Amino acid sequence: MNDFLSYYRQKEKELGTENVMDTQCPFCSVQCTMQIVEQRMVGHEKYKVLPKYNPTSEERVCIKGLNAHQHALSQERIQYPMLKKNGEFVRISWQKALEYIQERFSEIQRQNGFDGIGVYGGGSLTNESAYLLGKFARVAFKTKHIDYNGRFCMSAAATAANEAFGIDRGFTNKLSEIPFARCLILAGTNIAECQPTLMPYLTKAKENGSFIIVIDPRETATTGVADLHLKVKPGTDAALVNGILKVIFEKGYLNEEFIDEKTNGIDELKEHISTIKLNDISKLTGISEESIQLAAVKYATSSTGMIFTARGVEQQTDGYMAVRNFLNLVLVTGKIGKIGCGYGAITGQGNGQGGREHGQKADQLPGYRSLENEEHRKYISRVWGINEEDLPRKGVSAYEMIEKIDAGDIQGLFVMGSNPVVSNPNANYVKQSLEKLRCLVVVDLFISETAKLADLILPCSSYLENEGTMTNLEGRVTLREASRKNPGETKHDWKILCEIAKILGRGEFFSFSSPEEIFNELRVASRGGIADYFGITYNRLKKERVYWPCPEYDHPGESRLFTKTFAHPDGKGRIISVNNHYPKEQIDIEYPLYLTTGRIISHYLTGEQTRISPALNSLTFESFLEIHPDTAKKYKVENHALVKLSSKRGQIIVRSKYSNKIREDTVFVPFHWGDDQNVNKITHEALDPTCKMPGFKVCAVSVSPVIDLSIN
Ligand SMILES: Nc1nc2c(c(=O)[nH]1)N[C@H]1C(S)=C(S)[C@@H](COP(=O)(O)OP(=O)(O)OC[C@H]3O[C@@H](n4cnc5c(=O)[nH]c(N)nc54)[C@H](O)[C@@H]3O)O[C@H]1N2
Ligand SMILES: Nc1nc2c(c(=O)[nH]1)N[C@H]1C(S)=C(S)[C@@H](COP(=O)(O)OP(=O)(O)OC[C@H]3O[C@@H](n4cnc5c(=O)[nH]c(N)nc54)[C@H](O)[C@@H]3O)O[C@H]1N2
Ligand code: SF4
Ligand SMILES: [Mo]
Repeated sequence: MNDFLSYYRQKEKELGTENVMDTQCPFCSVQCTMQIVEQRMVGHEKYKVLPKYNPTSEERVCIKGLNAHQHALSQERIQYPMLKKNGEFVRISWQKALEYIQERFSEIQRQNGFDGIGVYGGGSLTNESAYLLGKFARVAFKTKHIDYNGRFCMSAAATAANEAFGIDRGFTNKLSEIPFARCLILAGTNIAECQPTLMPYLTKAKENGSFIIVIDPRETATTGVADLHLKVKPGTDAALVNGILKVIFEKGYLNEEFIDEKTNGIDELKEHISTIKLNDISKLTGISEESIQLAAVKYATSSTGMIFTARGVEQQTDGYMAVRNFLNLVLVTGKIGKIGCGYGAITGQGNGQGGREHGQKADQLPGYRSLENEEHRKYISRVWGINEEDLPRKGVSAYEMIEKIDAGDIQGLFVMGSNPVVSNPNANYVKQSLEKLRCLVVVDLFISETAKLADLILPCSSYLENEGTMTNLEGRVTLREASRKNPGETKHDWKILCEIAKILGRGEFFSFSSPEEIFNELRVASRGGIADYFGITYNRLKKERVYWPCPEYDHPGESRLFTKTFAHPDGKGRIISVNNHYPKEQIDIEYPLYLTTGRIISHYLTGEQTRISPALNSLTFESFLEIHPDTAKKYKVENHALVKLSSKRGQIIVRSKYSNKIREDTVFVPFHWGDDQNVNKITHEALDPTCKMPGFKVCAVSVSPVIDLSIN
């Protein structure tokens, strides 16, 4: 018997094959590289993931990267186009799917005009697909309505950097300069959970003696490296920075020479800061005057320093202004353009940087050009071969598109690479709006919460199968090569766009046969723009990760920005005064707690991909409410009990998790789950007036036990 067994085992081994896939993680903006070794035995496969060196994450991969293949290889992937018939999805052919889109969308446009269709993109798409989606909306559908999920992610920081510096590239320096900063301010960023493979840069800085200040209402894995943790009241970062500026002005720590030579607007700021009282700021933010002073002195007097912001500061109804105030700090101390001195908006999605440069934003054309700039319109119309009059003007932001759907102005929606029902604020309203659509088409890997509402789902290829470039958080362009054949009838996003364009009669503008061909058009379209990719080619990317701007073939790409001047026409950085801000929704007797939302290490965004991975899902399989034990007792909430969390917009049910690490007036819920645990059912719909970022990070809520255990 044993002889038989070993014979067959041996046979199995001989038949087993090994397949090596070199790839890049599909999740966050670091874009770690790895090798997936697939060992195929008869009847089953085994996977080993080995980190591969790259200059950003060096040889590190986090737990999400180690398990990303699990969703890509999962049986839950959709493999065929599916049409909803009598409430059920049925498999149809690609030809039928394309004809369906042509018929339904043309009918809507005949009745409601070109702008009756909306396009909704995402920051997971490759540069090639993001570029093509922008062109597709304007040239194939001829609609002005296109925006993308990055509106909820990068819009505040991007708008602030554009206004203050003249360029929005997430990091102004390369990551490897972090250890040279003598002081680091990390504001509303949880790098340890969200970009874990970057942590060694912080620990190296600390070993070098850097003073690290973290601003966050919670103690997190990131606050663990802090020398000073400012446990700020949610939504009050702009005020906190006014306090820091007050100390800097009073103590005379301004870099006068830098301010005179390189900035505008200091007088206005000086006047504004003279009206600020430190004890008011202390009351408003919940941070002691001593701590504000310490932060100011440490940052201003350190020879070098860097400031990083992320969504904690930015996803606010004053996100744009809050970031502007941090940039004021950079500018008045002159800590930019030198080694160990700079600013970084820690970009979120894998292609969060590239995805915001090439035209899937409502007001944008490729190369970070503007739809409302006549020169830019002329240039891009020439590259695309269309008449400038046919190029639509700017549209509205992502959430405003949902409002337009509700109002009946948009009746058909094409979603590629996003799950808006879970990621938009005020999700009950979003779902109701999407249900009003006459036609919803969703391109995805899975039947997401949004895809469930669709009339037609189109199956796309995953990161393992789709070749393309991504631009990481440093502004470095990377090439991810395909390492697997498309499963079933899945198609690449770019291919889907080309085929739809063809059936709409616009095929001549979309006759691409490879991502490289699209990239070559993108290079020309971006040429001379702010985000200039002209000098970057696939051949180059096979050997190196290249920083933009890179205007010529032999240009090395710029790793450090603003070494001499800023990018505004006068070369100067812009300082402005920023008012203390109050979040749109304040707590009251009925809703007495601040809710803030965010992420945990094992899940990614709406959880659509990570909830499918057994390894990741088993780590945290349901949502939770982080609550201070004293607060919990006040509301009769036991530890690990199901809790009802309500706001004026709705309610959800999550499990409580006591934590001494959070402010007593604040609770935290991650946003990686849908349906009854979708925290966006209760978040507020108010948008930042400048960049249209929703205030995901503050709303007023109440908590109560689902089952009142005190009765027994
Ligand atoms: N594991 C994991 N990693 C990810 C992602 C993921 O979903 N999961 N998503 C990726 C994406 S797209 C993004 S955008 C990034 C996001 O990366 P981060 O912005 O770092 O993540 P968040 O958890 O949303 O928020 C960061 C911190 O802001 C704090 N915060 C809340 N309110 C305030 C406030 O008013 N002021 C301040 N100063 N802080 C506040 C929260 O407590 C939280 O610890 O992560 C990327 N990486
Ligand atoms: N309350 C709260 N809400 C938030 C945030 C928060 O902090 N708090 N953060 C916001 C932020 S920063 C972000 S970035 C958004 C993210 O919001 P979403 O974009 O809605 O989140 P994802 O889960 O990335 O959704 C992407 C969808 O695209 C699919 N997909 C993945 N790769 C591809 C691909 O290559 N092609 C195609 N066609 N589809 C693909 C996935 O399966 C998934 O269904 O959420 C925002 N919403
Ligand atoms: S999630 Fe981010 S840090 Fe983790 S492996 Fe992927 S790219 Fe790297
Ligand atoms: Mo994001």
